[in-house]
Amino acid sequence: MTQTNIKTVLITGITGFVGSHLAEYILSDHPGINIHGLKRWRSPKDNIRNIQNRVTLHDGDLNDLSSLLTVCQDVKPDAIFHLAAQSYVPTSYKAPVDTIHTNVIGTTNLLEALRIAKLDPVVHICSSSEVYGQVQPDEVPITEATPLRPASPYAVSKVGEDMISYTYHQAYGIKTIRSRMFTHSGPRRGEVFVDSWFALQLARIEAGQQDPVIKVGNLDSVRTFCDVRDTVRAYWMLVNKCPPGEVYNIGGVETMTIREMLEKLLTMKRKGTPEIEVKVDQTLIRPADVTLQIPCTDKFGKETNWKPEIPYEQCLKDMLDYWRHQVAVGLI
Ligand code: A2R
Repeated sequence: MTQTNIKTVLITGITGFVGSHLAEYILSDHPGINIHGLKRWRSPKDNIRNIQNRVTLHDGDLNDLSSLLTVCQDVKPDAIFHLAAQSYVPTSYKAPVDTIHTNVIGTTNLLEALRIAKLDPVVHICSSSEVYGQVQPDEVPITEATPLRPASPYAVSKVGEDMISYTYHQAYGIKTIRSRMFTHSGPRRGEVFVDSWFALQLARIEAGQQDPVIKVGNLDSVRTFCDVRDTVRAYWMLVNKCPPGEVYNIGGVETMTIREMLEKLLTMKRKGTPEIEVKVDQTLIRPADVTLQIPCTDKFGKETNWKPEIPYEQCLKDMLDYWRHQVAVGLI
């Protein structure tokens, strides 16, 4: 079944990294779609500064069912991109209950709002590759049938979000479609994510705001990288072309260790930048790291013909340029 009548969309987490790119993508490539965004009343709007007059923002909170009910009844979306979440693995160790609450109870609140209001949009549920946890070398590439062995409170929360969304499809026919997205980056990626963190440190070193030392965690983890602009194009295809009730791995095609990624980034340093030392910081090593994330995206490819188009080199460069600008204008 494909959805061809999407006119009004609601993006939860529109002020975040992916949500802001998704809104930009829909505005540029699918003009005429009404875009509504859910934000919290104090959500920073930096990521949507350029587009905030072209989207309609609604205050609400995943942890407040009545706020979600009000927004859903006001907007009556044809499609919901549910991106809002506590999105960061290390924070989930510091705030496990908040992570579970926001991601599992918050998603349940959203689904309950739709059930109570008798609304029938397609709902994209943003699960995560983290649900697979630590896989064995003979289990890669990871398919949708790979066992779920979550290795962090965040991963557990995404298993919960994934499963409750499946259940609401089975029990009530709510049109949830789940993505399990592998690593994705690009400009505006939070500095807490590894490639963005390295790029920010390099931008600070170039500007003379940091000693020429880049602090790193586990450099041996393997990741398959994808540009966020390819990711949001995939999410659009997901709600337009994929059948409800299904789950899809989505991810890039460029696989490398974190060390190789860092080497690639360091080739981009500006002329005149001093020699940079790479130093392991034990506080950046996760209690249980997921080290082998290589996706099989055949199922999604068959349904949509989606393929990543932006080389990771470009993604890294754009992310570095983003941080250079933020550093130059004193925004970080
Ligand atoms: O923290 P805020 O106020 O800036 O808003 C964030 C929003 N969010 C919430 N919205 C409503 N009610 C909540 N209780 C709540 N908690 C967080 O989710 C922000 O707009 C968004 C998260 O943005 P990022 O941290 O930049 O995540 P990203 O990378 O855009 O991730 C999108 C999705 C998430 O489901 C991840 O778990 C997945 O992709 O990887």
